[in-house]
Amino acid sequence: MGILNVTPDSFSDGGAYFDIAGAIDHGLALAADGADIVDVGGESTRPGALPVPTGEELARVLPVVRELACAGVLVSIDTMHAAVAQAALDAGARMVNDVSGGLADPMMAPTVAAAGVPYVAMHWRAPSREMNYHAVYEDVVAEVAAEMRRRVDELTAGGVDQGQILLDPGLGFAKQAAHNWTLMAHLDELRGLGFPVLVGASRKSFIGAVLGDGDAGATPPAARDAASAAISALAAAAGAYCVRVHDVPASLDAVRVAAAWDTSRGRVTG
Ligand code: PMM
Repeated sequence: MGILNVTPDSFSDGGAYFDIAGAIDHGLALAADGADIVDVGGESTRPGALPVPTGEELARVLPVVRELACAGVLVSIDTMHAAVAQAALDAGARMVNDVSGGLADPMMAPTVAAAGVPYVAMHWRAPSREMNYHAVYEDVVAEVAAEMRRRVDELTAGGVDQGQILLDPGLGFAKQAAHNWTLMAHLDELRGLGFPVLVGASRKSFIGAVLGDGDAGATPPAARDAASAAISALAAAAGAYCVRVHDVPASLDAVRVAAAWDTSRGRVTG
């Protein structure tokens, strides 16, 4: 899944694709580079980010979704708002990626249920402006899995079919660096819930921390692409269904390596 942020302020590529023509070109490039899905978002979720009015979010994403869908790209809409999801689906999107897993908007479950499209439910505890206060866990893997299980129960009670749901541990969302690494290292427990798992680690600051750039983020997020691809390989080898990334060619190679690794692991030699 290639990331296309049509925002002025995303942490990882803030402003780079904020104009519509540039965003469309970048979406087409992500697909040409080998992304199976292009994830279009119009509201930054960086820590501390403030909400964007719905009209503004629609104005950012709809022309981009429409053009990419017309060009045959499988578009996912990255939004917490049911009205934006619905408008994007009407414009040709075929998947909904909701970082709040349905918690931010009670209309999301019925909207996704009626559309029947794949739905990424991410682990989320609070809006971005306050999420860091919620990064407190005794057992992050058990708590995230339990909270995801509750999300699945509520979504399916709201009409969403089990077969529509993908789960995402929500790296960087109400998580400290150590929480992210622990979740990554125990992806099997999230997979144990029985749904395809999506991992969104690309360029996040917990990667910068192991690359030695400290809390101040001395290296730019794009300098984390090689490490992000390493995580793609590890995630794929651990059975992730999808990785959400900025640098598609590197992660495509990484998941190919993981597939070869996985195939060879089952092989009897000699
Ligand atoms: N991370 C961001 C935005 N949307 N969606 C999913 N499913 N998982 C994520 O981890 C995720 C997301 C953070 O911002 P970015 O678009 O700049 O990477």
